[in-house]
Amino acid sequence: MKFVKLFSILALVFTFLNAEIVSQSGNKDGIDVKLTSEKSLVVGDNIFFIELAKDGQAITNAKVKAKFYMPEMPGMPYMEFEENAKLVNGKYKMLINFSMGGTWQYQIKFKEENGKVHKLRGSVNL
Ligand SMILES: [Cu+2]
Repeated sequence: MKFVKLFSILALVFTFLNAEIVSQSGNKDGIDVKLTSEKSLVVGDNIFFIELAKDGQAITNAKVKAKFYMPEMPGMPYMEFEENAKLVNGKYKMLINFSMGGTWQYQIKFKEENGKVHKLRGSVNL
């Protein structure tokens, strides 16, 4: 537990020092979902990680994909980028290409080994 606390504090400090690194947590149907970016978001390629856990146990046998999209705006068509994540060192890793700055909505979809599908929505800014 102490380690977890220390880690949380370090993560917080790290978040402050790198204000634009994405770190968002949510819970869907009892599963903790954490979305982080490797670096500050940029127009172009960005590496994201998704971590799934249930009761503190990492879930590493899910199928995970994410869609990032921006609604149609005046003078700009609807944009989206979809990617299937690959499990790397216990985290689902994916490369997302943002074609412009602004707010991007996302939908994370993951399928458990038992076939249950879950969706989580949110947004990031760059
Ligand atoms: Cu736009």
